[in-house]
Amino acid sequence: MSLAVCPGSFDPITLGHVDVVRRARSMFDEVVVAVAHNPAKKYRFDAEERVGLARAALTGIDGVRVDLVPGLLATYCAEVGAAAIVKGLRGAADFDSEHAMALMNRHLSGIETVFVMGDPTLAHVASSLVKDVARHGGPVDDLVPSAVADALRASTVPSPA
Ligand code: COD
Repeated sequence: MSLAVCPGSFDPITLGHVDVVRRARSMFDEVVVAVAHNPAKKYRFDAEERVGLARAALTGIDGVRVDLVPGLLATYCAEVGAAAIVKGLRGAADFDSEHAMALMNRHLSGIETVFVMGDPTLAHVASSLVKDVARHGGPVDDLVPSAVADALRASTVPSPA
């Protein structure tokens, strides 16, 4: 059984993330979606909420599970015996940030990172932009799974004029 880890902040999970997970699953027997911590980000949803939304979004996809990874991703990958980390690229900007992380994870545990090109029709879909659209009352239903759209609407506070 080959196992891959798809890590991210998933704040919240988007249809772009789901596309990457499906692509990973097409190459590996099992995929763990690892909800991890990026110190560069201030989160809208706490870790448990991000895990819950990812589970709701991915339920029914055979061979995919969601786990919370509070520590180092490389340590987690070694613990679960992952064959690879799988990440999505939307373009050159993603590559610039992912390159150093891939090398660091390989330095720490020897694990390779496999990059997949995301669906180009979802290249504009980023958690940060989705949150901004939702914050201003814009439509997000074709950007995120339905459970996430509901959660964004429920947590949207009208911005001051
Ligand atoms: N199409 C294709 N790919 C996409 C799309 C899309 N529309 N949207 C997002 N992606 C990809 C991103 O390029 C990224 O590869 C992945 O999905 C996750 O994206 P985010 O934004 O949810 O997650 P990040 O970038 O904040 O995740 C960073 C981690 C949390 C993975 C990182 O900080 C980490 O590994 N933290 C754990 C602690 C650790 O090990 N630190 C050392 C790292 S070397």
